[in-house]
Amino acid sequence: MNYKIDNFDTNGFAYPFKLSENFEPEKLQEEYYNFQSKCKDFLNYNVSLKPNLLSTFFDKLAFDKNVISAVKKIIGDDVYIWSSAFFPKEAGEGKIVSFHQDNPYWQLTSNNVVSAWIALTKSDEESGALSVVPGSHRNGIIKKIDVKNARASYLKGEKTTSEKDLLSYSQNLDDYIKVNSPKCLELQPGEFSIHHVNTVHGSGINKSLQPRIGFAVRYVSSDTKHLIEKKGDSAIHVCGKKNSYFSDEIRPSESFSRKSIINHEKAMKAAGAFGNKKYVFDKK
Ligand SMILES: O=C(O)CCC(=O)C(=O)O
Repeated sequence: MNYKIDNFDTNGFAYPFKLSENFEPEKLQEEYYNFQSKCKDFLNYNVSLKPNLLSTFFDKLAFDKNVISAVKKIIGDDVYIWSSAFFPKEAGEGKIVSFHQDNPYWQLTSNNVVSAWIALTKSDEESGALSVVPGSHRNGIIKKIDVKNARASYLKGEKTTSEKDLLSYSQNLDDYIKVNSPKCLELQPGEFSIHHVNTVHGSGINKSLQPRIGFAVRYVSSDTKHLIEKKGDSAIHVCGKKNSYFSDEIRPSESFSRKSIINHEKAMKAAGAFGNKKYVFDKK
């Protein structure tokens, strides 16, 4: 890693950064609800994973020049987008994201992997902002998760966590969190933070009266592979060297076009589609 950014090397996270485009405060949230309403019309299910393959708006955010520039300063010039996800927490819903590191779930061969968490709404202490444990990325994998193989469990549609948890499996880091205090990364809509694949992170209940929604994009260096998927994986090439292990996911030229729907369906079978299968595929 290059780590040439705001103490990322020491902390395992950096924030706040601004998207290159100035959006009206409500615009990003509107785009999210508009996207989900189109999902109902075109697909008849909610989408939380890889929405940027269906929507030119979220594609544009994933390729925002300020995001890419910050990512390149950390993981270098050879970059793919491996996955992305919405993390919505409506007011009064009681949803949480239990504390975890990403790599036990993602099973990637390199640590040259970061997430940009883009705030689509205000995200603060009250609304259950993303919180991170400073320096925890230096501890390696702290604990195993409660399923043997996250990818296999995902394919079977297993979920071991409570209904309120946006994650499907637990790393049981409650004791770790008691002695290693998380820092709350408060963001305004249109701002973003970046965290390392091994940074312990999670978030609490949204106690505000407004939704708290994040769009997290996963960037990997080109030499990254999946540990289990030997046949290959798919990802979007961003810049620099390519990796023959990844087949190219196609960026949408029109939102919800037939081509983008087929491309998204195909990408959902790849290793970068993971998580709570029920949440992703539930018919509405
Ligand atoms: O949105 C959150 O609260 C958690 C996000 C998260 O776990 C991630 O981006 O990896």
